[in-house]
Amino acid sequence: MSLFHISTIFLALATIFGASRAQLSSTFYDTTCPNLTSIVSGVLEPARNSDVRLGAKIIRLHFHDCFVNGCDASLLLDDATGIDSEKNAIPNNSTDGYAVIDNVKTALENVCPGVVSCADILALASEILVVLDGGQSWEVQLGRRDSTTANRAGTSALPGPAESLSNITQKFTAQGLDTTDLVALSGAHTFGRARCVSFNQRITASNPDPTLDATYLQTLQQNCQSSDQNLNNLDVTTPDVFDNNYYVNLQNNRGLLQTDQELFSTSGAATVAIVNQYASSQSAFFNAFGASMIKMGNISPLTGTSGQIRTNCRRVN
Ligand code: HEM
Ligand SMILES: *[C@@H]1O[C@H](CO)[C@@H](O)[C@H](O)[C@H]1NC(C)=O
Ligand SMILES: *[C@@H]1O[C@H](CO)[C@@H](O)[C@H](O)[C@H]1NC(C)=O
Ligand SMILES: *[C@@H]1O[C@H](CO)[C@@H](O)[C@H](O)[C@H]1NC(C)=O
Ligand SMILES: CC(=O)N[C@H]1CO[C@H](CO)[C@@H](O)[C@@H]1O
Repeated sequence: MSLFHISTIFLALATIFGASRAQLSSTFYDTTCPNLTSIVSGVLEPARNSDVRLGAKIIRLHFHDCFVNGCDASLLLDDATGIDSEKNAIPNNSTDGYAVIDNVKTALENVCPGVVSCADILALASEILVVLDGGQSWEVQLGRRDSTTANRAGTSALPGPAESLSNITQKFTAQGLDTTDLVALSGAHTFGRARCVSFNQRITASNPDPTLDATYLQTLQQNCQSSDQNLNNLDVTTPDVFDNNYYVNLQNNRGLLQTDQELFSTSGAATVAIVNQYASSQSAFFNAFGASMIKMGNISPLTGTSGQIRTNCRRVN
């Protein structure tokens, strides 16, 4: 047997084992809530029409949920007795979109009460909104259940915008995500906004980041003069479209966060070739993004009889 055959069999086994361990499937609610997708879309489409940033807000919630105790909607719990909310941790200070998740939950409780988890709503809503904003569909895996606890201290697992590429890589590795996943998932910064406070260290007058395009640097300095809470487009070219321009921006030294630009500007890093590949092929990016979203969505889900299906995403039942 050739090395190729052995590695193919190994990959197949790893895939089967990985999938059965997580117990998620795309058909999970087919009998218990057959209209799931149309109900969720029915809430999201008008909400997206009145907030162009909605897709960015929601996919970020899914990411921040999955990196802390797995994709279990722990992020959505408000402060309560025994619950020290993750929302109050610094990395979540600017997260938003919770009210729309509440509206989706209410719509689902009206049709299939007690069936669809808040963790699955985050995964499904992310995909629906990426497609609405111009991205490509992927087969969302479902069957997660909701936590009965939050882990505020666990938010230190979230990557910060001034971390080194090696630190960020380690944080992804700790979640079972590799270098390709890191580059592909960072492509979510193709839409949405960041506050000046998230990249101020790069735009100081005395010591600006040398990997920042000079004209872009000036634009950012101007926009951040009045307040470090001012908003900036994460994708300077097509701010509200889900496309591969994020990677083209990196090639032009116009990545907004330090951690964005590091993917392209860290000499010798394995990420550089992947950035170039996605910059030159939007379909390569879209395919990789869907695969990595499924991988991220598979981080330690609660399944079977673990956890619960919350009635209200903000509170334990
Ligand atoms: C690679 C490490 C990452 C770092 C360091 C990072 C950091 C950040 C920061 C600092 C902001 C702006 C927060 C603010 O100033 O208000 C942001 C926004 C955002 N992040 Fe990330 N992020 C990372 C990965 C991801 C991933 C994996 C996703 C999703 C798959 C994602 C999706 C988003 C989106 C869509 C926004 C804009 C949200 C909005 O407009 O409200 N990020 N990120
Ligand atoms: C699903 O929605 C369609 C219309 O959107 C409706 O005709 C149908 O009765 C619904 N099915 C269930 C099981 O609720
Ligand atoms: C949280 O964000 C708000 C508004 O964006 C800002 O005024 C406040 O200073 C931030 N708080 C912390 C602790 O970062
Ligand atoms: C990287 O992580 C180490 C260990 O957590 C930390 O001490 C260091 O400050 C981090 N460096 C950067 C640049 O983020
Ligand atoms: C969305 C949210 O709940 N943000 C909170 C994050 O934490 C800060 C304090 O650290 C709060 O002020 C925010 O309300």
